[in-house]
Amino acid sequence: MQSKKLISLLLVVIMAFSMIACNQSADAGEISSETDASTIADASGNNSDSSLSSENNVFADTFDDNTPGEWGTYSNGGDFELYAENGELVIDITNAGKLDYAVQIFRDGFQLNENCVYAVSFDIYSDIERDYQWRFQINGGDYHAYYEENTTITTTKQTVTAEFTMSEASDPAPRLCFNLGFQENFDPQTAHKVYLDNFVLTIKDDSNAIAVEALPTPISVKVNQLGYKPDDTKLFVTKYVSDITEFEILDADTKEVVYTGTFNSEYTNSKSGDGSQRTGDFSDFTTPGTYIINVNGIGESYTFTIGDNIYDDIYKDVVRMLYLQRCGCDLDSDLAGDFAHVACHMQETTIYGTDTVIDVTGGWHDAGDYGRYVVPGAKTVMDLFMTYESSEGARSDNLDIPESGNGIPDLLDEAKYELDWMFKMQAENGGVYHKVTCANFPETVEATAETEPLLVSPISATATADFAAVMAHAYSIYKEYDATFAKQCLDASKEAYAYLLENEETLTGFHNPEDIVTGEYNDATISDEFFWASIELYLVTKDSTYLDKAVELYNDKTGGLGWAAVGYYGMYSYLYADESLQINEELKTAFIDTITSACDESIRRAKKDSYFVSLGRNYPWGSNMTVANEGMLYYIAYDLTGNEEYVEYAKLQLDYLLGINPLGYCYVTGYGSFSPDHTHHRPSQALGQTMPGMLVGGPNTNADDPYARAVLSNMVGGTCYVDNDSCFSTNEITIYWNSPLIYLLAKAK
Ligand code: 9MR
Ligand code: ZN
Repeated sequence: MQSKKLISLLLVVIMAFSMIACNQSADAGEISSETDASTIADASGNNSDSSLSSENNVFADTFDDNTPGEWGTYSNGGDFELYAENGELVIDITNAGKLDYAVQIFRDGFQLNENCVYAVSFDIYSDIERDYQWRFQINGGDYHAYYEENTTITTTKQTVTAEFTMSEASDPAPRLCFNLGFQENFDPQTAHKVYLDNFVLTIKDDSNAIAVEALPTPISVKVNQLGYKPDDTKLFVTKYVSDITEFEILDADTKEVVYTGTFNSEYTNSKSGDGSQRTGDFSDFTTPGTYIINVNGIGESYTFTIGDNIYDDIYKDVVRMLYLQRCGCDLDSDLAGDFAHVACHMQETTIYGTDTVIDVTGGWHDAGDYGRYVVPGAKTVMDLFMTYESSEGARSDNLDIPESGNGIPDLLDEAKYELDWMFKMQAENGGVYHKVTCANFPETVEATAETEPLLVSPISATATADFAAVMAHAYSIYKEYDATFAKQCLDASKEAYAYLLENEETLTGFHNPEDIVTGEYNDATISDEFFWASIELYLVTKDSTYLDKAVELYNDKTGGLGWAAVGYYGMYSYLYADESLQINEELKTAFIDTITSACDESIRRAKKDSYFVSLGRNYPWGSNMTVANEGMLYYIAYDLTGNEEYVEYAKLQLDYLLGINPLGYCYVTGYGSFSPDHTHHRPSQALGQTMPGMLVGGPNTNADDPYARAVLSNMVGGTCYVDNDSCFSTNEITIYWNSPLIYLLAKAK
């Protein structure tokens, strides 16, 4: 089939910014056209249907190898197992739960093309007669169906056939689901099995099919889209063409050439599969204004500004994002604008596995979901503290949060909002509960609409140690503003620490209880959190037994400014403390050594990279945080050594985040000419408007979600990113991705 081949070819190219978001208003199921038809026939004996091996098949699953193959499960309160036996897929249900999707089996890994006519066929039967639903749906956002049938399974095998036309924009990563949970016509507690076989999806008519939209082609001339301060080092990156030797800067309005520069002969082969790249330097051009870089034969950059205040607005919004993530308080429209809402997550909250109801209202929503987690919260707060301590410009009290103007720097007011919540997460024995979430991630709804019961997950060692660390540090910060609050922080820290000491022998990483599926933030290495807490408590109490413990816990792997590895926080605090407290010279030398060698190694790699980052080909989930964290560490190394190269590379990390990267994105929403607009962020999705000032996770080479697997499989390194709200492993946002950016912006400001 000619056109089928054409489609397959075209499908190698992938989708653009917003096709799904544009279609979100479509009603569920609306897609099935008038001519769509479905039939059910008794299926006796072997299915000899030739469609099982047709060249037009999108896929045909026969389960003949007695494995579920590509089929997976999702549960929301149901209890079941999925396996294959006797060449059939078996859904072995013990409890059908309370929702139709409480028992769900699904299949990803195919695509549906607009205007293409599809035929479906499968065999199904069950131990009991019962209703069920099967559907092709969007795999994210509002999960609406492209095609759906609600019908009955009988105890005799039926062959179900259906035909439908995909009338929405082509979807490179839809999901096929069988919802086998609750239905009115049977008792959900009835144990029974459902058997599925010979599922075939076929292209019936692709003559009008429209291929999945291609990913946007990255711009060739990449600048920091926010701009450069007059005295900054000003670099940009462009495609390398050997006989092009010059570039020019144009006034963005008049298009007049205001500067001509020359490239040097150097270039690098990009590790992100986007060819050879070179750097242009226009540091000596300092005139304020708005410009474009033009490289004849290659193209123009987005506009950028040279000026003193280029980071003021973005800084404010990146901080205010934390305010907009606040939970459990009214967000008034004078400050929150369209993101205003009344207090959310005020429902009854119980400690998992008990009947004990506690008040844990407050804190920040972690990310695109509404969970509140102590571990990433602690990282975020510590980043705010470090920003406050390291940058004069971070003392502002006018960032438009509710506490602005109260005489206390807004960063500290914002951090206190989280600390006030963290107190509530501490159990009477001093241990700290890991998180508070519903059992499952919510649908794409606004915060006030997540009304399922809230559960406090068990105490974890990492939450307790992070809590002890950040609370001790808080004492030193707040004592000049609010002695009572500071004392409360210190007392809570000591109690958490005592819990760690008492339970030292049994401390392990956190794992989700069986029926809680929200973010795990699992981290089996606790020594770095414990180390950090020990350092912080030593610094504020001057009690050297804490320092002895830190020495005992410190090893050559201690490091990190993440949510999992946190060792550098402890080192930072020790090295920035009053010299009279740095009583262990050996330790001080070891810390300086560890930090500077880590930076040297990472800068060595960054120098070989076309975009000045150290990641090579491996971009983890949240790689933009890794980049921002490295920038922080470079600034610390600079403070310790005075070596200017560290500052230069720290700023380059910011340049990367704001536009000098393989895809040419400014990765902060609402800023720059080309930035994410379809983030996996429920408040933005529910409102249909992207919250400004959010740093997205960015490229992730591990394809950690179905959408990424569908559209990014041919991508390399820093190109593994797509601005789509289904692609949560590249396009979500979090409080702890924003916080190191706050630090970098405060430094650059
Ligand atoms: O940021 C986290 C990333 O480092 C992990 O690889 C990933 C999978 O465990 O989880 C990320 O954190 C998510 C959290 O579990 C739940 N809220 C959203 C977070 C961002 O995706
Ligand atoms: Zn909330």
